[in-house]
Amino acid sequence: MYAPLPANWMQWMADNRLRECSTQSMLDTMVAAGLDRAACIQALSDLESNPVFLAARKHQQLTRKLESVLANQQKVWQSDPNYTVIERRKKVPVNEFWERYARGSRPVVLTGLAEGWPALREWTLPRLKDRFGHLPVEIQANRNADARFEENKALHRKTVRFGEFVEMVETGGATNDYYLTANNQLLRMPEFASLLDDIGPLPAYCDRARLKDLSYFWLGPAGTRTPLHHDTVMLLHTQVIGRKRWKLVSPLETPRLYNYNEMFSPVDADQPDLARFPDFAKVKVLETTLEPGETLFLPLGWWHQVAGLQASVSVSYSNLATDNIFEYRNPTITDW
Ligand SMILES: O=C(O)CCC(=O)C(=O)O
Repeated sequence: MYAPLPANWMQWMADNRLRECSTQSMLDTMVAAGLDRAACIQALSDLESNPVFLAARKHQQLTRKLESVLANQQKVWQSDPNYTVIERRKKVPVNEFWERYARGSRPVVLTGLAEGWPALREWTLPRLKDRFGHLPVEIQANRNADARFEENKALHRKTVRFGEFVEMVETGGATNDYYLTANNQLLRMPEFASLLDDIGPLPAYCDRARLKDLSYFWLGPAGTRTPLHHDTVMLLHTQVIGRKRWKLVSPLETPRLYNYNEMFSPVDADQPDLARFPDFAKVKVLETTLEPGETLFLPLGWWHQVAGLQASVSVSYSNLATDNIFEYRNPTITDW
């Protein structure tokens, strides 16, 4: 009879057995960490008949079934020889938008959606500075000091004068350190309301009346990086100034993205660490670069990682003329 192992080791054993680590490799790790070999052998053997662990095994079976349903569906989707090609269309008729892209869950670049928008003339950096330079805005700052800057975004909030921020973008060179992202509520501030007049006309699959509440202004230098995540709504994103590269992954590939915390994946789709995240090797990544005036439609739940290639101004909006509210039961496991 041995003294029970500490609770953190018991949980570690259960976690790792559920990931199908071999008992031998687990034993080696535990002994290397200074635990008594005979006590570890006993604990590893007892674990297999532990009633709490057996309950976890039942849930694991259910999870695996769901994972296999998604993987099979994804296999059917990507059997389309054009699966990795993101279509570029000037404009799309309303019925086709709903059927092929929204319900069909197919990303598309709409090259003519923003045709005629005053924003395409008005949102130059000098002009924006003239109009709004004196106003305070919230940006994300000191992102370089934190590998998980997006998950920790609340810690990176900083209020600066809009003009000061535009000057940082104009003169600071390529960097991910600061970015005015969707978290600011800029388009809901009365002082910035005239920006909304620069957006439009919108296609009939958007609800103009809800633009104010459901639109987000983005401004940043070349070098910004938005890590791999998914949104909980269907979204349009119009690039007004500069270019951004988007990498997209189907929602059906979620089980391969190590999504343990909220809507975030720890995998860098540009340089995936396959030793840590081996399942990502199977993931099919779609890629497109948005040019000024182009709009990406992001169907529900599609994962995306975005890189600013130039100083960039863009706007995203989820005011689709349909029920665009979905419930996600996100995990909050921070110690995986
Ligand atoms: O443009 C970016 O950096 C990120 C855009 C994004 O994630 C979004 O619009 O949901």
